[in-house]
Order: sequence, then structure tokens, then C-alpha cells
Amino acid sequence: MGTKTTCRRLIRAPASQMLMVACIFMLLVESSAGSKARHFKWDVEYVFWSPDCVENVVMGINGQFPGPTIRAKAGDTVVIDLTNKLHTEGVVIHWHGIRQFGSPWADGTASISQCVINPGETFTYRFKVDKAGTYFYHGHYGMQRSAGLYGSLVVDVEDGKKEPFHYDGEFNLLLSDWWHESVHHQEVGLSSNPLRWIGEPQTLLINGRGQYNCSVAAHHGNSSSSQCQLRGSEQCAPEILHVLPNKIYRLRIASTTALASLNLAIGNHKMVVVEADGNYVTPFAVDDLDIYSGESYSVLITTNQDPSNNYWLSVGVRGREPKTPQGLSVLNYRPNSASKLPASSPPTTPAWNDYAHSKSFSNKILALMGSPKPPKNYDRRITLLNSQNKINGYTKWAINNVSLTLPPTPYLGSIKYGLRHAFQQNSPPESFSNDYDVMKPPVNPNTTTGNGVYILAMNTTVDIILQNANALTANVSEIHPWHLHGHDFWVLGYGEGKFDPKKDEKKLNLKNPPLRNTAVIFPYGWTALRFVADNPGAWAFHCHIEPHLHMGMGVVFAEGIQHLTKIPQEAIACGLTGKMLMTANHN
Ligand SMILES: *[C@@H]1O[C@H](CO)[C@@H](O)[C@H](O)[C@H]1NC(C)=O
Ligand SMILES: *[C@@H]1O[C@H](CO)[C@@H](O)[C@H](O)[C@H]1NC(C)=O
Ligand SMILES: *[C@@H]1O[C@H](CO)[C@@H](O)[C@H](O)[C@H]1NC(C)=O
Ligand SMILES: *[C@@H]1O[C@H](CO)[C@@H](O)[C@H](O)[C@H]1NC(C)=O
Ligand SMILES: *[C@@H]1O[C@H](CO)[C@@H](O)[C@H](O)[C@H]1NC(C)=O
Ligand SMILES: *[C@@H]1O[C@H](CO)[C@@H](O)[C@H](O)[C@H]1NC(C)=O
Ligand SMILES: [Cu+2]
Repeated sequence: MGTKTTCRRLIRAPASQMLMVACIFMLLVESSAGSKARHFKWDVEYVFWSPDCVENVVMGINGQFPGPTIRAKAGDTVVIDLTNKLHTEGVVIHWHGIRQFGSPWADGTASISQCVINPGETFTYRFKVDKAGTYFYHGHYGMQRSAGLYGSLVVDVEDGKKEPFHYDGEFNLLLSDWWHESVHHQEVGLSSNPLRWIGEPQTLLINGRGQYNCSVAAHHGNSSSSQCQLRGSEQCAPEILHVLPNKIYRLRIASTTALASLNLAIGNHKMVVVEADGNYVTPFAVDDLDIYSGESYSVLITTNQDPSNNYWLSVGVRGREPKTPQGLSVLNYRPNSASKLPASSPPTTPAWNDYAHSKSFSNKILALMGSPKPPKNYDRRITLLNSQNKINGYTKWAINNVSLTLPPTPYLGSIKYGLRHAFQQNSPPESFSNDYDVMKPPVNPNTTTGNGVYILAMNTTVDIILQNANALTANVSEIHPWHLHGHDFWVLGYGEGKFDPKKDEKKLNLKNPPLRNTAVIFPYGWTALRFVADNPGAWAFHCHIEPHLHMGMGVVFAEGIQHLTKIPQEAIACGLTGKMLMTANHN
């Protein structure tokens, strides 16, 4: 079945002439059982909001923060007409975890998959959600994710199929961190010499809700802050999780933090981890769960505790010396009152630098039996050294000595049309020199900014070794959660120090490695990933810490772009591809 839609769209050309582009495209509606198109109309705009009881300017969608939750079934096509109502800046939205098979222009990465949507313009994101799981979406231009542009995306199994576990109800917990300083202020600080670091967040948010300068748990006598005076209807009032006794609930947990690595725990309740980044894992039980920015998990909890009590759900900072109070919510057994505060204090977050605890958790994550297995061998191995450097006095993050600065023309279009001046044509380095000491603060005069691309041969198996190192300060190496667009990868293993092919190769797990889209590198350690370059497009691979990406911590992969028959004009009507289209349309 097919329907034809004609669209007429005003595209603002760089030279400010208005150019009418009429586009005709086929809207293919799947006729397979039960799957359908789900339409959304969104306006992105700044709104006044009080995420942590302090009023601020927040990037909202349809007047709402966080943005609306998208709910779809595997196989559905999601269609979002996104209108930019920001007045003074462009916008794009990335659908985090959706691989965008056959729709790489809908990945929502500025300068990579598309041009930014200018103020007043509407861009239609149309993509298939092909795999059930817990996902989210967020801005991917400048630091708009830090400004609050995010929301949840949940994909249910298709009709007639079942999840490999049972549950009676579910909750969605989108975790984030929040600063009172505006994102523009943060961005200028990061781009200044000397660097003005953004510092630790003021507040942790659960579903966009947190409390600054007061605590919902203050009666436990701990915090210096006072008891929050909340009625429950405030924008900052915690969302209560109402449950019934002796049931199983699925908590879908996703982290879209700008900076914080988090740990989540629920008083008295164990959690059984069943899903990671939209892939099933072999279930395992934990008391607390580490989650890095860009990751998602599903856990099952059984409500088998004393129903006359309420229980804290706490979220705290790991991996950086915390200066931010825990984020809190309450688990309430119906029909008892939710206003009665829990009897015990909130679960304590493990020490921020207890990396053994974090590694033990990461190593428990293994694919569920029957999941796709990695190819036995790789065709190409790229080793990516993560280092912090000074470039002309500016503090930057670099990958193999190159700090990423995105070009004005999106790679998807410039590669497709062979516009060689759009970005550096030499491939970035495949590895770093053997004598680089990852333990010592580097003096690295050879670091530069750059925008070259790793061109991957179609359908080849690519191994990535992410190598952590010392930052500019002695004895400091940070956590970096790396997120890949357009693919899931297998996490083959984590190790300490410099990756040594002779010694470490045989430790890689090729039997049941988990498939994910985000994986962390621990301080001074390495992480080995494998994926198949089977999705034509231009794909970002980057640290999911927003200020780190802003400081250059990312690379770009591209594969099979020549196999794409047509890229919608509205995705690439800027920069050199914009000029090319203008010429073509005049002829
Ligand atoms: C924080 O709380 C204290 C005492 O409750 C109050 O004096 C102060 O003004 C508050 N600060 C902010 C920024 O709300
Ligand atoms: C009180 O707060 C501090 C710091 O936020 C934390 O280390 C400590 O575990 C808390 N104590 C209790 C009883 O919650
Ligand atoms: C990066 O710079 C360091 C120090 O200048 C040098 O040892 C190393 O070989 C360089 N790596 C690459 C990939 O150019
Ligand atoms: C920097 O790069 C140049 C040219 O590749 C090389 O000769 C020099 O040794 C490098 N410097 C360091 C410190 O690695
Ligand atoms: C890549 O693999 C897919 C699936 O096996 C196949 O359909 C496609 O033709 C292959 N493309 C190339 C360029 O080899
Ligand atoms: C860094 O660690 C080493 C070894 O643990 C120690 O000898 C050195 O004093 C430390 N340096 C600083 C600046 O803390
Ligand atoms: Cu990072």
C-alpha cells in the first residue's frame, strides 16, 4: 500500500534569499501485520520552567519539559514534524539507540546527518523503530541537550510477540543533571582560554524533577538543607512510583546527563537487569546499578516488602567527586498513603571512586542466549587514544591527536556528492604511537583540530579499541561513555592500562558479549568493541559527556553512502550541498 504526499517547503538559503523547493516523496506505509505510522507535531521553544524548584529557561517541546514520551511498537514508522520556534538558533533531534536503517538523514546530528533546522522551519523526521527497547531522544546541536532538549522513546514488542520476561506494570525513569548557569554561559566558558569549566550540576533530575536547596529526605537529619515544602503539584515535586504488593514491575531507566555518571538504588528492593540499550541481557540481580550518560537499562523489581512502608529510590553521582545531592523519588505501595515518608534513609550511593564496584557491574552484563553473535574476526582495527590537550592554549579533548570540529556542510551530503572541499580528505590516524605513556600527563605539541572521516568498507567488521589516558592534570583519568550512531556494537571486554594485542586479544569475549550502543572506558583502561559496517550513512561516534563532545571528543564514521539512492533535499540544503542544490534547481 502506498500514499503520495506532496510537500512544499520554504528553505532559507545561506545568502538569505528565499528559495522554494517543492518536494514529492512517497510515504510508504507498511502493510505488514499491525505496524503503522505514528505521527507527532512538535514545536521546540524556550519555556520558563522550575525543574529543581528554581525557575529557569529550559528548552521544551510543545510547552513541556522533558519532551513528550514517544511510544511505538517494533516495526512502526515514527513521523515527527519538528518546528523550530527558538527564534535565534537552529535545532536538530537525535533518536538515541534507533539505528536508522535506510534513513540516515533522520539521525538528527547537526553537520553529520543533516543541516540544522532554522528558526521557523519544519523538518520531518521519519524512521522505522525496528527493535523493542528503552530509548530516548535529545538535541544534537551545540549543547542543546544540556539546555533540556530531551525525552523518552519506548518501543514495545510487536503484536503477537512477547518479551523474554514477565511483568505486571512499568515505569519510565529518565535521568538527567541540571545547572542554573545558562547553556550559553557554559558554552562560552568551555570555548575560552583559559577554560572555564562548568563545574558539577546543581541538581539531579528524575523525569525532569529534582529539588535544589531543600531535601525531600531532610527529616532523616542528614542534609544541611531544610525539608522541602512541596504540595506535590509543583514542576519540581518528585514523581511517586505507585505499585501494588506482590507484583513485578519493569523500570525503564535511561540517562541523558550532560556530565554525571550515576548510580541508582531502591531501598529494600533488589533489581534484576534484563535489558541494556535496547538489547536483552542474561538477567542478573543487583542492589544498585551504575548508568552512564547515553545508556539505558530495564530492571525488574518485585514488590514483596512491607506494604505499609514507603521506600526511597535514590540516584547519586559516581566517577567524579560529587558536589550534587542525591536525586530522590518514592516507591509507594497502594492503597497506602504516599505522603508518609520512608522509615529509613535513602540508599547510600557507592563511593564515587570505587571503580572496582563499577567494573564488577559492567562485567556482569552479557547477552541473552540466542542474541546475535559477533563475527569471529575483524577486517579493520582502529585504536582511539583519548587524550586531553592544549591547542593554541585552548583546552581540548583529542582522539589520536585530532580534536573534532564539525564542518558547516553535513558529511552525508558532501560524501554522497563528492564535495571534496567540504572536509579534510585524509583519513584520521588509525592508532597512536607505541611509546605514548597513557599513565603520564602528556606533553603533546602535535595535537590539532580536524574534521576527517573514517571511511569504512561496506559490510566489513570493525574493531574499535578505546584507549583511556591521563588528562592534563597529573594522576587524573576520567570516565568517558562512548556512543555510536547507526549501529549497535558488541562490547568484547574492558582492561587496565594500555591495550596489548599479544596479551589482551585472547581475553576478549566472543562467546556472549552484550550488544549495546554506548560503552564506558574506565580511568587508565581500554574497552574493545566490534561492529559490522552495514548501514549506509555518516555516523557520529563520540563521548556522550556533552562538554567533552563540545571540546572535540568524537570521530565520524561513514560507510556505503554511494549506495543511498536519494537524500531528501531538506536534510542537506545548507553549506556546499545547499549551493549545489540551488544550482541544480535553477537549471
Ligand atoms: C536556600 O535556602 C536557604 C535557607 O532555606 C535560603 O536562605 C536561601 O535563600 C536559599 N537559596 C536559594 C538559591 O534558593
Ligand atoms: C548524608 O549525606 C552525605 C553527603 O551527601 C552522605 O555521604 C551520607 O551518607 C548521608 N548520610 C545519610 C544517613 O544519609
Ligand atoms: C600524537 O602526538 C604524540 C606526541 O606528540 C606522538 O607521540 C604520537 O605519535 C602522535 N600520534 C599520532 C597518531 O599522530
Ligand atoms: C610532531 O610531528 C612531527 C611531524 O610529524 C614529528 O617530526 C615530531 O617528532 C612530532 N613531535 C612529537 C613530540 O611527537
Ligand atoms: C551488505 O550486506 C547486506 C546483507 O547481507 C547485503 O544485502 C548487501 O548487498 C551488502 N552490500 C554490499 C555493498 O556488499
Ligand atoms: C601521582 O601518583 C604517583 C604514583 O602514585 C605519585 O608518586 C605522585 O606523587 C602523584 N602526583 C601527584 C601530583 O599527585
Ligand atoms: Cu568524555
